[in-house]
Amino acid sequence: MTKKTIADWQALAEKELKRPADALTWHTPEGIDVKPLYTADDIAGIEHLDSLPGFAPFTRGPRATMYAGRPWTIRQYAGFSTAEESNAFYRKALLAGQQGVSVAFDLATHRGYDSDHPRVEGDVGKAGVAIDSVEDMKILFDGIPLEDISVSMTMNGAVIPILANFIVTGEEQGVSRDKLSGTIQNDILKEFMVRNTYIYPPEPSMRIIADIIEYTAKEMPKFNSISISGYHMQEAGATLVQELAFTLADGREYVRAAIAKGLDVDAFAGRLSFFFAIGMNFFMEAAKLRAARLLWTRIMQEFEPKKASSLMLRTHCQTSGVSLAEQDPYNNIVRTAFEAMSAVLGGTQSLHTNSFDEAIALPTEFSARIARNTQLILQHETGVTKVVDPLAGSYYVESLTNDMAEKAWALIEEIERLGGMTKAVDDGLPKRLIEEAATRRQAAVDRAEEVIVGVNKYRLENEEPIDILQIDNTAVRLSQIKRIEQTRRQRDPKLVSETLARLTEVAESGQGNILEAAVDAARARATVGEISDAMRAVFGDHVAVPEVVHDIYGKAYAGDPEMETLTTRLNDYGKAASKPRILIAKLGQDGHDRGAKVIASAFGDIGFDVVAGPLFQTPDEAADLAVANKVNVVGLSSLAAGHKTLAPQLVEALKARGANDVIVVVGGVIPRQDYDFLLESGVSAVFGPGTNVMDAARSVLDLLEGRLRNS
Ligand code: MLC
Ligand code: 5AD
Repeated sequence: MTKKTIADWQALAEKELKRPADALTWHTPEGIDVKPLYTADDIAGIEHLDSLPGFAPFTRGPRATMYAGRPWTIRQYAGFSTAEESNAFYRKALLAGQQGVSVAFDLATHRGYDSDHPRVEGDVGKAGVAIDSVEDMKILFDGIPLEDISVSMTMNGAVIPILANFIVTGEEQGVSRDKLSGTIQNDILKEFMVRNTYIYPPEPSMRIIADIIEYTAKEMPKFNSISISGYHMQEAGATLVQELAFTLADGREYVRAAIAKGLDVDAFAGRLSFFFAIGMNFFMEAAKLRAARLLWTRIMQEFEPKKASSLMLRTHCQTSGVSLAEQDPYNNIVRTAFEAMSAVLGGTQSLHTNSFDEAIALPTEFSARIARNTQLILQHETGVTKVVDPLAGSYYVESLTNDMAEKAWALIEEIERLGGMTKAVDDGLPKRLIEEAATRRQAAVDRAEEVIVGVNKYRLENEEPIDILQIDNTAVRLSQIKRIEQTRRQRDPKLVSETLARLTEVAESGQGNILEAAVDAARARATVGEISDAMRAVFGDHVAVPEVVHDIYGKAYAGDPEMETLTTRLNDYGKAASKPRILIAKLGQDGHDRGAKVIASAFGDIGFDVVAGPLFQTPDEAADLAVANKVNVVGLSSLAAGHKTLAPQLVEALKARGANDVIVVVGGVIPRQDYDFLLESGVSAVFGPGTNVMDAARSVLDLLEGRLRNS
């Protein structure tokens, strides 16, 4: 047989296809053209191909034996309600096969407010567990031996009081801090970009991070000082290249901050860790992790470390929340299983698999069991753990690894030209690029160019609501307030004020370590709110100005009859009344603003006058803004489960200002079980997850036209 060439293949392919073979090329949002066929030619000359696992640049994995030696850690992120309830959940999960703990805190805690603060009424115990002091933290880890079980804590804003509470909890469990193992997220730059649970402005926030790296390097050798996270970027709409590049650029910035503090790179670099999202682009996600390790070694080499471990990227991964759907939710089990497999093929060290009710609520015991078992089945039944880096040598995956690395490196260099990530974040470039990508993707989904099974194709006619976890935030709040009061009664007030004053002094003078000072305050039973305020007094609060991207959604629909009909209706309405004006509002401590930003951008392109409200408003503040801007509609975007408390308060606040004619609609993560309650509370329409933005715009216009007819 004569050897066939690529030209032979192309000729045969075109005969099969009856059109040019490059019509099959997939243009991904990353700007990578994925061809239908890869051959040895595609990987010729790629440098990383001859590397081995356990050796720099670690493309094939950070450990020589990888999962054959020890499988990844099954580390499910969880937390809700009170410390007692979350503790019981963790203990059961550990007995059922989970291998590490990962704490989700409520948004009040994230933003440095105690549960009795008036701004957090809708948030206490909702999206995570409420922690106000060491007393709560001790209950959270009761019966969980902190010398044996590693604990991840996702905390960025209130990172100082939470880590201080953890250290004191260890002490009081009899575990000295040098024996504590785990990870603190402590990654503030991505908070300013996408996650929004910041407290202080960027500069003092970077000081806090450097102080934590310094303290853990000296005192907590088994503790990972940071989890440099791209996860939330992908959740906010970033492409995989953006996620990769911005995360590594953030990492470089933290290394620089620690070195500027006088630390030796080898004293801390081995305890930097990473965190990525794994979405549905199966091979590209695995390639992303391989490319991440390759590039991190390249970045770290600049700092000339002596230890090989300083060049090594170790990462946690979580399957993608944004890829899951409210509609036909059992499909999510399948999606998560594929994503988990991709994370494992990419060589993750630790993994969270999402629950199938993700798009609606926090996991129930049932959905959490299936999510956990997805990983147990992978570890025990599939054989994937037996061989290191099984995708190595694949023409496609190696080529993709190389493409991802090259594309991400170009973006990392662009960030460098801007002066590094802190500056870039300040200028807003990464945030803008991510928001543009998010809006582009929304249009692709709304136009069904990107298929989501059960959502924009193969949709069920009737859906049965599934059982979900409901949390009574009022009850949690009252029980938290009781414990705060008890803690305040039992502590030594003089010691509390002295330790807090010392913390403020350390923050102000720049001398001494902030975490060290906070540990003394936590031991004296100062609360999370008080410790946060002791620094707020010096650092102030960060206030972001909401900006909205334009002409992305509209461009995707240019010339589309659906858009033209809507534009005509909007113009007619504008002639009869005035151009409809909508306030997109975010209430409480819910900082998830991808949806709000996409709606603001798309509604603007469709022809509404859009007022993008700031984050973290109270219902009264939002009502004031609505009245001042004479809006016709308030669109409340709720993703952190505060809607049943906050939406009725917003309706009442508008009425109290005589703005009875303002229409209130609510969108976001709203379970079907809550629709009637909201509608009875004066909300005019509810848009759940997976709503097509054009449909939402039509519904809002229907409501406006209805009001006009009746006025
Ligand atoms: C590992 N080990 C091996 C080995 N593999 N030893 C021998 N042979 C092998 N093949 C050793 C390691 O060296 C280590 O020891 C120990 O086993 C544990 O392995 P690990 O790989 O370090 O795993 P782990 O402890 O689980 O740490 C993983 C991590 C860490 C480094 C990525 O940072 C982590 O757990 N991150 C989790 C972050 C997280 O859960 N975040 C949730 C975010 S949710 P030694 O002694 O070297 O330590 C979120 C959502 C939201 O953010 O927005 O709210
Ligand atoms: N419990 C479990 N999972 C959670 N997530 C967020 N909060 C919790 C919690 N309290 C998960 C969801 C979300 C991602 C950011 O983390 O999957 O998409």
